[in-house]
Amino acid sequence: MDQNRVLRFLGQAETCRVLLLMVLVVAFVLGFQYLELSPLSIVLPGNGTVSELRESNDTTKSVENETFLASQEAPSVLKPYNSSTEVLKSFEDKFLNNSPKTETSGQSRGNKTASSPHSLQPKIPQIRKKHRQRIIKKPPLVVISITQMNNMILKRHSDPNNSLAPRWGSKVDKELKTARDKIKNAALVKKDDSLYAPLYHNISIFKRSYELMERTLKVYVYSEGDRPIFHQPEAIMDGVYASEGWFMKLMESSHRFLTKDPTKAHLFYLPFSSRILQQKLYVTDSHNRRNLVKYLRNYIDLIASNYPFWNRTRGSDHFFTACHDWAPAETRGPYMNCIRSLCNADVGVDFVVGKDVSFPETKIDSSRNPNGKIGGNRPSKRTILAFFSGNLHGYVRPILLDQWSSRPEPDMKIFNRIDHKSYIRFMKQSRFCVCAKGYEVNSPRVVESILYGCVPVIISDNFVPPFLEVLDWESFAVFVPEKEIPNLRKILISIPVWKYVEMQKRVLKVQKHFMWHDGEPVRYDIFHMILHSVWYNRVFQTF
Ligand SMILES: *[C@@H]1O[C@H](CO)[C@@H](O)[C@H](O)[C@H]1NC(C)=O
Ligand SMILES: *[C@@H]1O[C@H](CO)[C@@H](O)[C@H](O)[C@H]1NC(C)=O
Ligand SMILES: *[C@@H]1O[C@H](CO)[C@@H](O)[C@H](O)[C@H]1NC(C)=O
Ligand SMILES: *[C@@H]1O[C@H](CO)[C@@H](O)[C@H](O)[C@H]1NC(C)=O
Ligand SMILES: *[C@@H]1O[C@H](CO)[C@@H](O)[C@H](O)[C@H]1NC(C)=O
Ligand SMILES: *[C@@H]1O[C@H](CO)[C@@H](O)[C@H](O)[C@H]1NC(C)=O
Ligand SMILES: *[C@@H]1O[C@H](CO)[C@@H](O)[C@H](O)[C@H]1NC(C)=O
Ligand SMILES: CC(=O)N[C@H]1CO[C@H](CO)[C@@H](O)[C@@H]1O
Repeated sequence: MDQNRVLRFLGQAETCRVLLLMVLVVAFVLGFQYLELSPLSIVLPGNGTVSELRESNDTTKSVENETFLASQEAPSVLKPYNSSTEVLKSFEDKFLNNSPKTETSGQSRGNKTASSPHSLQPKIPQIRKKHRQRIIKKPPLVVISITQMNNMILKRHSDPNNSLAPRWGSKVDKELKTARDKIKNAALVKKDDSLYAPLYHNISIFKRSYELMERTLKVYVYSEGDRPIFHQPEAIMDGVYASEGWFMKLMESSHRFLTKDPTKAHLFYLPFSSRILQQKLYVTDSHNRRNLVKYLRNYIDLIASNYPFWNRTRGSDHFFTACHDWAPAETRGPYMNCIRSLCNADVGVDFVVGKDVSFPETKIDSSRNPNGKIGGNRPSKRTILAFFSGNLHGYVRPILLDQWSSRPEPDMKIFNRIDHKSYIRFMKQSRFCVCAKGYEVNSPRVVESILYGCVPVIISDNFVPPFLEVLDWESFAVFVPEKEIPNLRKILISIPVWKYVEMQKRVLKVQKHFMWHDGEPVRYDIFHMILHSVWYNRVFQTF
């Protein structure tokens, strides 16, 4: 805390000038590079310059297949996570064997921390210090690897004990079960024109599930809910919470998926914005969110008394999307059975993989151009090994900067905040873009890296990446445990060039799953992928 505070103050005062100077120097060098006037070329670790790197090309395989670092010690392969601890086991069991809560009323907010499966506590505003100082979370005691998350999804999807049986049957249950059977017996797809097989856990399953969603899925949107917190996507079409507005807008205007007849609906959408909720109802410096929680709770009371659908499934076929940091805490209680699509997807808090859906955070600068200046350099023109820039939020970034911002290696560009133009340029010129958690696990950098063709390096223990249900994230991103930050460079340079080139290609292939489209959404785009994850989890929790 102390260190962090000091760093933050420093960051605003003296370091500012130093940083500006650094940025100017870097920009200068890069500017020269860009214009190809520079006699310098950025030297790669070990031996040889970047210009020797070639992209995938049959004639240059031997060059590609050299590692970035020829000279240093044997490459340290990414260490497997330590999964042997008892605490992990019990933690996993807790999530896997816990049936969803059956109370629609839920527990009181003040008590939920008592039942938290481990000591990772969410921020509670009441105990915040003065001056809007945020409580900085501590590192999690238990780290769940991506492989373990994948296994947790499979387990949850094959165990009826984890799902709530509806109180009474309906035609839609049968349709979901039929879809489930069809997906499980999907015809083998080896190659597909629009899907690149290495990106998926199982392309046959994904393709079948997606097509069945297109053919089958009907979503009902409740008309209840006052503007602007409900039903007003226009209010939140840009900024870091813009995914809320974009999803709401496309969902509420979907010709394909909407139904006006709730008895035909497989899913019920609760159309609110967690960001606008905070903007409209949070009393500045009140350190109290009870009114926000109450507001959302009243909404559930309203729809549960006006319609039979909530009571039928106790909310488990209802979903919402929410990107604000507070959304997980605000949607406990009655919302816990819902499919909660959260940007702050932290499996160490109460995000339930296989039920909840990781909602991609997309930073939108202009709502007319939601995907930004998509693009970036070819691998051989990516002269920087790793790039990060950002405010010193949370506990991970100070460690990252402490370790890497003032080291002699010129290929590590790890900064405090820099200007937006340079930020984008670095993303387009770097091989790896570090997505380090801020106050919470999520960061807009994950999608940014992908859109700029930079292989994401996720340093955020217990973050559940978007579309994990179907995407094989480890095939195109690197997950570095927080405790391995000192080894960051070693880990990255140990990735052979041929492997890097392959990962980068996959990053380009996965871009379409992270792009918004105005008007009519496009097949396999981010809107459809979010909806697909919700559909997929619903289908596989219907027994
Ligand atoms: C760099 O490579 C050259 C030949 O390609 C070799 O002679 C030289 O020793 C290498 N330097 C280092 C530091 O490995
Ligand atoms: C591979 O390299 C050859 C010779 O340098 C070149 O003619 C060809 O266009 C390259 N192919 C690709 C896919 O870059
Ligand atoms: C895993 O953790 C346990 C207990 O913390 C420790 O005894 C064991 O040596 C660790 N294993 C590895 C491979 O690090
Ligand atoms: C939390 O709930 C438990 C039982 O559900 C109760 O015994 C305990 O007093 C509650 N704690 C608080 C702080 O309300
Ligand atoms: C589900 O619960 C029942 C009864 O509690 C138990 O007998 C059964 O083994 C459980 N199934 C699984 C897959 O754990
Ligand atoms: C993918 O799923 C299909 C359908 O369940 C199955 O037949 C196939 O073996 C799976 N492929 C892989 C690579 O797991
Ligand atoms: C749903 O259940 C709640 C609480 O059990 C009850 O108050 C409400 O009237 C029920 N809704 C309907 C439509 O029956
Ligand atoms: C492109 C290419 O030739 N890649 C090869 C590099 O080396 C690894 C193993 O050392 C092979 O598996 C790749 O096929």
